[in-house]
Amino acid sequence: MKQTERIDGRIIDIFKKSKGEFVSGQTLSNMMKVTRTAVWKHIERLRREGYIIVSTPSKGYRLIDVPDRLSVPEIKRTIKTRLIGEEVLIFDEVDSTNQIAMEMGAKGGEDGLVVIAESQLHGKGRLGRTWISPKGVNLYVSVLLRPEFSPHQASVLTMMASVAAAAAISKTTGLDAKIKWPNDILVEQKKVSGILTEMNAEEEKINYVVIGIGINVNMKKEDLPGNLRMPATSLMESLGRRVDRIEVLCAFLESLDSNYEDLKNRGIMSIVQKWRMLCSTLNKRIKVVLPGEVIEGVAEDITLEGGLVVRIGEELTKVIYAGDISVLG
Ligand code: BT5
Repeated sequence: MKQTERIDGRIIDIFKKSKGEFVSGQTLSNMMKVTRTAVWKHIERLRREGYIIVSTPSKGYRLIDVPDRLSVPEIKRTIKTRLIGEEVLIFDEVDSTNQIAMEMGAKGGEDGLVVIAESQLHGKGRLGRTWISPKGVNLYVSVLLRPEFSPHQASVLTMMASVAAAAAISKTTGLDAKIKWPNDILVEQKKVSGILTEMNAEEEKINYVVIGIGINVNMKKEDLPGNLRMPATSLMESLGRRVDRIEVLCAFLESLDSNYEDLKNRGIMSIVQKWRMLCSTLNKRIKVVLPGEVIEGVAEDITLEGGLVVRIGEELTKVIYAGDISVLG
């Protein structure tokens, strides 16, 4: 990163930490070790990028608003990760970020590559379903990974992404985000995010995996159709104010990065334990709809392969690996 961009990034950091208070030109100049004229030039640059910064001669500068546009420099200056996001690609409109990331995987794309779009024409859900992806308000992100474990362990990656998403939402908004098995993130029992993991593998070896996540950030209630599988919300609807997409995105990628490190160094249990803590499905009575069969029981635990252990009788449990569940209360 260039020196100018680094200083821009640090100025924005200081503004964000000052939580809307004025920061004097002198403070910025001392902290950046540049002249006050240089500070002014950086502020002008940021204004041209869409930052709304007011200034008064006596008090200094105050950040009023950030541009609501996903950009590589903005992400690079915010994100603190080791592997994930080393390379970031941002598109205005794509069919599906997962599709692009899978194509990049086939072409030898790097471990940790992140593909983002402002909108998707054919956002994919599980089982051929559609992910509604309006422009400029939400996050549609796919991460390419090349983990060195076998395909039957792949569902831990969806668990890892769920943990990262719930943690990032709670950290940036204070909302109580919970995981619903297998791939939903809920706020106030409404779906705010979904994850779709796709992979290219041989019998014993994963070639590459793509973790795709959609997070409803600033979407309005009216833009969510009423006929969804389950009630849905966005962070803005639940919080009552607009949310900075970059903050949520970077918190998610950072959490994913550190959980991926944990997974590689400490094994699957490190993820499973966190998943259990964040899951709202366990110990609840649930209904599971399987092809040709509907079962009811209590969701007891998760297996290391991501299967949900359902107790259906005193002596009888069943492990389900795919399907949709509803919580009976
Ligand atoms: C999912 O599927 O929840 C996985 C969604 C993954 C989307 C991301 S976006 C980036 C990446 N690129 C892609 O192409 N996909 C991934 P599933 O559990 O099958 O849920 C899909 C169902 O949720 C739909 O059938 C709708 O009922 C509902 N739905 C669709 N869009 C929604 C939205 N924006 N918010 C809440 N619910 C939605």
